[in-house]
Amino acid sequence: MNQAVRPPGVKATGYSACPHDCPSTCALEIDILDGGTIGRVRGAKANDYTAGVICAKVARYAERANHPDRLLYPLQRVGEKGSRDFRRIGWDDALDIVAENLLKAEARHGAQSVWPYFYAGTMGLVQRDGINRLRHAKKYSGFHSTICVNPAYAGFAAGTGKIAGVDPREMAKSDLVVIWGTNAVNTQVNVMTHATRARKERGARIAAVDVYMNGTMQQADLPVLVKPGTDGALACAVMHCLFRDGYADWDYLTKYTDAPHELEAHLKTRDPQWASAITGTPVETIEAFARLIGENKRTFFRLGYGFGRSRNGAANMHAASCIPAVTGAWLHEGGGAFHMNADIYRLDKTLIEGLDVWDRSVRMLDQSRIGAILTGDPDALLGGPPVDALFVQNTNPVSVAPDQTLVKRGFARPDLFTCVHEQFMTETAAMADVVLPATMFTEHDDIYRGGGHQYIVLGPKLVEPPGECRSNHDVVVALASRLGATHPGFAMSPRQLIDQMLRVSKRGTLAQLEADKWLDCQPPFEKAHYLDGFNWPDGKFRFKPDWPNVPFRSPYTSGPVSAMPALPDHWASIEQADDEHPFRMTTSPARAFLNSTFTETPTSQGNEKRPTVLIHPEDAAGQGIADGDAVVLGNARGQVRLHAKLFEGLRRGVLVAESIWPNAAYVDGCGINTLTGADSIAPFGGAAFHDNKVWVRRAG
Ligand SMILES: Nc1nc2c(c(=O)[nH]1)N[C@H]1C(S)=C(S)[C@@H](COP(=O)(O)OP(=O)(O)OC[C@H]3O[C@@H](n4cnc5c(=O)[nH]c(N)nc54)[C@H](O)[C@@H]3O)O[C@H]1N2
Ligand SMILES: Nc1nc2c(c(=O)[nH]1)N[C@H]1C(S)=C(S)[C@@H](COP(=O)(O)OP(=O)(O)OC[C@H]3O[C@@H](n4cnc5c(=O)[nH]c(N)nc54)[C@H](O)[C@@H]3O)O[C@H]1N2
Ligand code: SF4
Ligand SMILES: [Mo]
Repeated sequence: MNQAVRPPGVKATGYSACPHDCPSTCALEIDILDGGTIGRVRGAKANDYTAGVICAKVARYAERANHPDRLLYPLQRVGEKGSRDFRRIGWDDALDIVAENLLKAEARHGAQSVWPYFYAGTMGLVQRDGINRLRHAKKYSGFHSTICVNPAYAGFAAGTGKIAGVDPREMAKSDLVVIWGTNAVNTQVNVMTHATRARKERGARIAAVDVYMNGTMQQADLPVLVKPGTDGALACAVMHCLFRDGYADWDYLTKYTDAPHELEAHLKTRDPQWASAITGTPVETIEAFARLIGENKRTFFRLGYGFGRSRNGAANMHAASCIPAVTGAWLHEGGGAFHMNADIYRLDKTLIEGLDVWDRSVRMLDQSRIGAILTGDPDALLGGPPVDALFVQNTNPVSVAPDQTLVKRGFARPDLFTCVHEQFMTETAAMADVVLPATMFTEHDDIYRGGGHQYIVLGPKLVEPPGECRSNHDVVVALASRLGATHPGFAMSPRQLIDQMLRVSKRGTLAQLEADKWLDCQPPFEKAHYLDGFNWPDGKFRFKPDWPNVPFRSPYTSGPVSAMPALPDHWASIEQADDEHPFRMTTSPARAFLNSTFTETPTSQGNEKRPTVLIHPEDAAGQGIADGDAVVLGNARGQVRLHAKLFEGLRRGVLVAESIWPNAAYVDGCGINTLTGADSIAPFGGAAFHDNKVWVRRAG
């Protein structure tokens, strides 16, 4: 902590990392006020990825940290589930009740009837993943984490063989930055920092591919507006043009790819006319996009998650990732592709996660299918016992999980015991039997690694927690002792776990990281650009993926894997619009919320105003809908009531409902995920949040 002279009321500056589920993992500087709370939060200027820029919601983090509605004490339910009727109890009593109920479930149907359920409310490796140590030590049901990354990761790794790519800072050296399926202005602002730097410093162009004219598309020189779930067709037509017009780099293709001639032949019929009929994008735009890519070898493909959240999402991600392999953009500084850096860090998390006591025969339940699991679907339970007890940290499934009606029914089960460890009384916490108050990132020690960059960043404890809040680590340790779970990790502090992990991973020590604040783990140019070959035995990029065997940490395949396209294509496995459901809807992220987080802060609520669906004016006219009208959206899964906003920046037949509002913000309490499906995406699961057929009508 820096004790230099500060403005009045500020006693020090602390260094940290943003803990939220965002690829940017910004390096932060945080004012610590005389009263021991946090004040202003700024992006660290000295970190060359963060470059002093953070999003507005985290800049005003004090509003969330010092919020009057923060949970401060353990609570026990006294009313009906969901009634928000709780009484304050002491920590010992709360932990005893939780342990007693977990042991009761274990005695009744075995350890696998307990399901630790968590996600990435904090991305800190100790506080997020420590719950796995408890799960492994107790042989509780495993967690097949699918809700976010699986389709996109599978699609990217299908070609390259791993989740890593060009240094994102190289964007500044590009002549063309293609921002595809990520609304970076909303979801990872730093991408815009580096892309606009390239534009300012070297006249680079920015192209974007999305389903509506969001903030990122508006900043693009060439916005390519597609219908949801059609990116495979766009990518094919672009590659068709590249082969046709002599922009394919045959030396590169021959040396670095598996089946270039087959690809070229296969694409002969996939021309811009063919793609235009599928994507809704004019032929001229597709041609212009292809030409821009062909003319600029230094094209940087920044591939986001958004277009993975469709039933054909993995195939579409793979198709887009094939383009730089056709042009040979990978050979050039500022050229190639990047999705995430999941595979560069190689951190040994054995002690944090208890990987040494992981019994791989224990079932892994699919996170996205929590509704089916809690309501006893035998397939979803993988033939095993029912889930009778849930221990939830860092996630809000009653709001964020697909097929919401089923999720709510599951949580309402009178025979289900639920403990939720939370910072706020979320809609999931409101369904719990015991609610435990959690610390925020400035109140506990942790370590973070960037998905959208290459830094490991330390986030030390900077202030004391309010009330009786306890960290995830402390709660896991306290439960372990009551549950008879043993593991060396339970006897260690977060700082010891961090130090041990860094040392065994050959990433230095805690003391070093504390002095340096962050650690640059960028692999060398040759590796990042796969100049020494892609991550396969023959070193060749795969135009023809072996879908079931894509290297990805998944316990099993799911969805219609055998129907996946052999070569890049439009895979028509999406929920097609039909007579009854003439519209296709995405639930793209709102700017002022981060998943369900920040929905509690008045500034974010004020910025987002109310749940809204964007609809093309001509579609609206056809349905007799005027701007601001109350409307109902529906499909076989349920109905949602919100307001319409007329918007020209999307294709006819497409609706966009920016998310994720609390369910309570909608009339009837049915949130947007009432309409999303929980059927698994091939090849490794996931939820098709942006792939929904719906009808819309004026509320009567
Ligand atoms: N403000 C804000 N920031 C966030 C989040 C948030 O909810 N709000 N969520 C965080 C999390 S958990 C994650 S994983 C990341 C995700 O961040 P992103 O990678 O940006 O992914 P998505 O948020 O799913 O969607 C991004 C864009 O994809 C578009 N899209 C949807 N379907 C298609 C399609 O078929 N084709 C194309 N080309 N585009 C499509 C959407 O309209 C949206 O504009 O963001 C993180 N940051
Ligand atoms: N319709 C629709 N639904 C979606 C999406 C979409 O695009 N559209 N996106 C999906 C995606 S990509 C994701 S990743 C999921 C994410 O969904 P969630 O996992 O629910 O996401 P968050 O809002 O990031 O975090 C959840 C909770 O973690 C809590 N939390 C934060 N830090 C801590 C901590 O240190 N300890 C404890 N105990 N709790 C903490 C926060 O208070 C918050 O309530 O949502 C998915 N749902
Ligand atoms: S951009 Fe993402 S990582 Fe950076 S401060 Fe905002 S939420 Fe956090
Ligand atoms: Mo996510």
